[in-house]
Amino acid sequence: AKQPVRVAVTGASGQIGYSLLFRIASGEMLGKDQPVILQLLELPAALNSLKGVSMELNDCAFPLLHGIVQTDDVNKAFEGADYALLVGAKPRSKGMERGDLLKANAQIFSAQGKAINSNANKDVKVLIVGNPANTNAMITSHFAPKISPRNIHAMMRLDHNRGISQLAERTGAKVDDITNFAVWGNHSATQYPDVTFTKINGKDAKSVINDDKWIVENFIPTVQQRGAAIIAARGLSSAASAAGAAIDHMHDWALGTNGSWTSFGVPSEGKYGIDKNVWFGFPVTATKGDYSVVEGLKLDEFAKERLAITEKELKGEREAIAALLD
Ligand code: NAX
Repeated sequence: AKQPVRVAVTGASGQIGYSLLFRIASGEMLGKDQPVILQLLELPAALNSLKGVSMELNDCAFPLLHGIVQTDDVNKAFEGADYALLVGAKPRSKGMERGDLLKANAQIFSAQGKAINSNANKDVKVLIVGNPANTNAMITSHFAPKISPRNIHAMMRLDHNRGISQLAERTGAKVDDITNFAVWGNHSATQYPDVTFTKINGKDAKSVINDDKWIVENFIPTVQQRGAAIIAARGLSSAASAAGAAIDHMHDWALGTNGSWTSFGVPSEGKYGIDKNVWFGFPVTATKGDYSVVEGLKLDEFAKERLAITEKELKGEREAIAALLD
């Protein structure tokens, strides 16, 4: 039998946490043969609620759940962690400026980066879910110099899954029949969901859809604005779908994608001309524990424009918190 791995989750008693933890513990993230120890971090005010969530986790009697740590101590949460899902963040409150939101979160993610650096396993795999996810990933990495930047990812998978779902609905194809789709850039409304290389049952998606206007005027904005549409309908932000995307991202990273594409927010290494040291959504393939950005794609003018817009936003976010990176 496999030894248990340690999975740290921050913001564990929030709404994403409430969907996420049960699926990690049931083996959906790392495999049905991989026991886990959950190390759950919350703010002091939420520890009581976290206790309730932990009681429920125990009440599921998951065979793979070999232990739960509940704590408000960031060092304890990341101790020996093999995986870390950074979900907890400061939400935007009424009247708060975007710059203030960036700074408040920069504080959280710099502290957590330091704690990961001193306490986690050196090959820990970190997924940033808390927004602004890409810039939070950059900050975390900055303060965790012992961890390879390639091991700190921002979550683009929810956008990716939203895109696949829209394409399936439009064309009547099954989700699994849609390949080579990707979301580039920031996890924000400037992201670029790209169907240029996408295949549906092996056929060029653009010719199957046969309506470029729908792609530009309907598909792209629907995916970009999906978060707001969920809030408008549900009165709360996406939670179960966000948790599902986090499970998918970690699953594919840990176990590989068998050559298929997915979208990871990873440090730019300058590919496709993207500024280095922003965390950018790219099409990737993953093999057990590692990934590669898909290379050699020929970007059309439309794509270049879209990439420039989302890159500019990320550079602006980086500038807004630059003073905190010293
Ligand atoms: P909730 O407000 O329900 O839960 C957040 C939890 O984090 C709370 O329980 C809070 O006590 C805790 N927390 C806050 N600061 C903390 C800290 N410093 N250390 C430990 N715990 C802390 O939010 P939820 O709906 O779960 O969303 C969490 C984050 O995910 C938000 O930042 C949200 O914007 C982001 N999202 C990111 C998505 C993505 O695709 N990357 C999509 C969904 C979601 O909007």
